[in-house]
Amino acid sequence: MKGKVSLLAAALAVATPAHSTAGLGAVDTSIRPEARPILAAALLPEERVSNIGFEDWISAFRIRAARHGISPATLDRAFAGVRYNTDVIQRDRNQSEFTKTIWDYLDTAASDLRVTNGQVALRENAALLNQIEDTYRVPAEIITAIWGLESAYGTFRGSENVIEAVATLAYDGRRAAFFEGELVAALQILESGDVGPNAMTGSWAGAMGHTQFMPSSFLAHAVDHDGNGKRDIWSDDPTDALASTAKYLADAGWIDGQPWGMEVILPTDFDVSLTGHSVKKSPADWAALGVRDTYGHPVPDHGEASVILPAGAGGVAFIIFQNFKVLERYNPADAYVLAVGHLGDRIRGGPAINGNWPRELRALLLAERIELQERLTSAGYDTQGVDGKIGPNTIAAIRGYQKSVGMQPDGYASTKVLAQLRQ
Ligand SMILES: [Ca+2]
Repeated sequence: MKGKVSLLAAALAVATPAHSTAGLGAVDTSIRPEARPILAAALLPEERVSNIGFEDWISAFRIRAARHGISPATLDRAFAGVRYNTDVIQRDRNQSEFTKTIWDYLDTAASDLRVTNGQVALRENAALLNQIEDTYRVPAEIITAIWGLESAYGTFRGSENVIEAVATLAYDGRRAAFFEGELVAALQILESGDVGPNAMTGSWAGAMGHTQFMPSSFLAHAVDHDGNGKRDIWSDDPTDALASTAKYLADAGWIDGQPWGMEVILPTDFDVSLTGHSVKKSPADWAALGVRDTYGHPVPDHGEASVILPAGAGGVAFIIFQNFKVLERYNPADAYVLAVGHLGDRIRGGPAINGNWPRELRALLLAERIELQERLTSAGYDTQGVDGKIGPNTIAAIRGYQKSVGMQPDGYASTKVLAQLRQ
């Protein structure tokens, strides 16, 4: 999520990203509730109107920030020259329109170029990454893969003024509470002296540095790995950023020696209602149900696991372990986590995905996802809200509906399910 030359944003499954909010990992498909009311004179250009309201908002915010211990001096420095940033708002509004299938997403996320560049990055930073792996017990290739997805190995770290970007989003209101919290965190970073306001740059959504930490993640997990007295994730040297990423995953409970998951092959008569994150079994139990790795062997025992079909029954299957959950803390979208895991495997010399994707299918558009939820709910399969996000409730509703009409209950939000619902 760097200057978010946002490589691409997938709108697969999703929730609000916990860690970063845009870019390759951006899978927030939420829709805007409604336009915010115009604040003043209709004759003024929108930007001017917004900026007047924004300046009033900053004045009120400064009082709230002071309660969090932010000094007047830091507030003065932080808000000097800061304006309502219409580009940030435009990007935020466009985000929900992105729709990508899992295979298109993975094609880009783990492209040959990104794999090759990852191998170069791993080699060039071998001493550092090995040291980080020894310290935090998180594999170098996982850290490298996150680096590759978040900033193309440091190439696109973002050049927005983070205070301006996050303040604009806090003022705008779509996710005001979340971004106000991030704004306070960003101010606390300035207060700490790790970086000055001009150097604290990031993506349009406030994700910063080589691995795109949100300000609150920085406060909770960033480390001064090179010992120079500052936690610096912004400069060209990736040392602190990569170590902080390892620390983040270690804090989230990364299990040393456990893979994130692996591709598997399911028998043709496999009961797809057993797929999904909520069904957990031992690898031995999965083996008894016919689940095999791509070489035809039972999957090694790395603890309880789930089997997922990110493109439905017609696509590739994966078995996922606890470390998949740990990676979700970075970004909860299956697509993102699969991208990190698979890119990491490829960087280490592993094979490309073996199975076939249903490339003849296309992703549902936002309007279609909303229609799908409305029709499911009307049909008696409650999606617990209509927001265009295909989360666990919608997937469960799709499975219920699929069963009722004799379709494979894979929970995949396809054009086929929507077509069936329209009949
Ligand atoms: Ca440092």
